[in-house]
Amino acid sequence: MDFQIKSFDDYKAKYKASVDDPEGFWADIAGHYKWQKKWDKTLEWEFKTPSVKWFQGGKMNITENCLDRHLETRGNKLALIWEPNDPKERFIRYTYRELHEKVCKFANVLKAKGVEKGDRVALYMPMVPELTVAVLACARIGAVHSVVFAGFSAGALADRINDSSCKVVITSDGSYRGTKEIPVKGVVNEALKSCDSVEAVLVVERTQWSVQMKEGRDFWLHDELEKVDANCPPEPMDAEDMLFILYTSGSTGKPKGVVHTCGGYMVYAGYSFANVFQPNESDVYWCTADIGWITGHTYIVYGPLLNGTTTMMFEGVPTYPSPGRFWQVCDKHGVNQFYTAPTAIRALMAAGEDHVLSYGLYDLKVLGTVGEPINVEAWEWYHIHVGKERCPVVDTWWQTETGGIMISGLGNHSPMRASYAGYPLPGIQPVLLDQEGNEIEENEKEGYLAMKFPWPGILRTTYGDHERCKNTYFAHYDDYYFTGDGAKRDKDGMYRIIGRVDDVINVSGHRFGTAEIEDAINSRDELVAESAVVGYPHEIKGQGIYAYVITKQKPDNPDKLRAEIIETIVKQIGRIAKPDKIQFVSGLPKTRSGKIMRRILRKVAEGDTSNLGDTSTLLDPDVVEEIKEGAL
Ligand code: 7RM
Repeated sequence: MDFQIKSFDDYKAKYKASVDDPEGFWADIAGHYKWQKKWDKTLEWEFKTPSVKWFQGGKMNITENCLDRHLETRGNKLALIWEPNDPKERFIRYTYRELHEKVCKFANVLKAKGVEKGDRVALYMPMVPELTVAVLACARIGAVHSVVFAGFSAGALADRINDSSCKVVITSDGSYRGTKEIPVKGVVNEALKSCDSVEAVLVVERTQWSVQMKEGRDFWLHDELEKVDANCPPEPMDAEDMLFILYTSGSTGKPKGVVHTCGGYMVYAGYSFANVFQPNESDVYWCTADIGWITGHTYIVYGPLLNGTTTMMFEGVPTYPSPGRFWQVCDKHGVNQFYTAPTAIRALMAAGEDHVLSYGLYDLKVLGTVGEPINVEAWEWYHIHVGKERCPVVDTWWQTETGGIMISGLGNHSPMRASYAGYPLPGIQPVLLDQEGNEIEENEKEGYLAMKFPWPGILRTTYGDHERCKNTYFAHYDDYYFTGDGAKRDKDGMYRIIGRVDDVINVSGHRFGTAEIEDAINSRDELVAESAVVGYPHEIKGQGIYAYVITKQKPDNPDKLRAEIIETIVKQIGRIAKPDKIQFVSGLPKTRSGKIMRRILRKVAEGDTSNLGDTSTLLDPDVVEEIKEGAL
């Protein structure tokens, strides 16, 4: 871990070096990993097409770096701690040697089912240890994993399986989350009715419920594991071979498969983890995200294991059996670095201080947040009550597309300021752009956040549709990667992320395109004529979802229609995309060219109708009055 930054001066020196000679900087960092063959060329890039290639000619396998590399020095050290939903159930711990063996065996099961290098495998699983093992087993043999968050509906799962023609699905019989029991295999069965590419389904036993297994297609993992041995050499991968696909929502209808590659992602995941969280050899690190999101990929699985850190995964929810659960688990396992989302902090804050004050939290050294802007009040509560004012809070800004943390504090080695993500990691070159795409050089200014130079963790494409990758990230401004976020830089050059500037809503750190939700609502076309969805400030979730719906006839029973619309969304996307408010309207504020004026809808949803701007140029100005009167 000698690429760890050790002071703010060290940071400044490394930052400068990374801008003066980016290739030299990254080659040096990449040299800390095990390469079966060294790369020939560090970087080749242009942002027009785009085409970005890191460490070309290099051969490696990320699991050899996560597991085999540690066996000699850390074989008996804990790699993974799993904490179950129910605190009375026994936790599970694997050493690096045990995890290595489990990954090899699982990988051999995949091979036995005909999975080969390059094949896509969908993972639709609860937070059980087998999920981590399955991710690594795919990587071991060069199969491309596509983890789909197990809160998504059958329809959403089927779309994702079909988009990348997955050959195998890995799932579980069911799952426990708080007081809920979720029929995971039932959802998979429903999804697979419309997925022709799937040849085999591997089912992890978690709940021991009786589930429907299709003869010849579905297999219990424990049966298959009995048939294989533990010898599975890591598949040699080209640095630019695909490692995984992760679907994420954008401003257009259907989610896109963000593609990350083996070499660059590995280098960036390991480097960013070591610097942001500053783990020591004996530390226990806990990230509360789900592996179904990028945070879980990079900072539960790959980043910690690349550094030989003990990583914890948690099956449950923050409030079960009480809002003290996170803190109880921290004390139980002696957690040193704790990483969670602002929405969880706000929910626990609302439940009162007593819960957190009941625990010592003596081992905590670094606290992290991710997923959305954190408000000052939540930041302070976290810093004071959880960190006891001794722990730095690292507010980590990044995206599915960036692979790892981009702007953030680095343990206690950089200055922090509530609600500011802070400075870019060495190797990252952010800029603020104005409307015309000119760089804003001064501080104390706001602009569009973009990147002017590639880093190893940048997405390479969107699966099956490179044009979409170009249009979404590289076409707004020539020669920049556009993040979709607005940001402000303070007088000292620290960045504060303001939020999305596109039609993406961030609900509890989960991204939804407004179009995605509108499509689901509009699919009830026997009742619904049109809809428009906007985000509005929500105390706990950051943003809530507000839907304006034009019905074909005035609904006799609006509550019933609301329930039907919600049911449709839950079915097509999942529970997490449920609107908080649905307002029935007779029309939407549109410009003469037919564009919905979302700005007006956002204002009404925020409850601020004082200054809606000039509405006289609208197609039908009267509709604004109606919307204002009926606001929820
Ligand atoms: C890691 C992750 C990405 C979007 C991003 C932002 C928002 C994430 C922060 C943040 C303010 C932060 N990936 N975002 N982190 N906003 N401060 N520290 O969340 O692809 O799911 O979302 O999330 O808008 O563009 S993501």
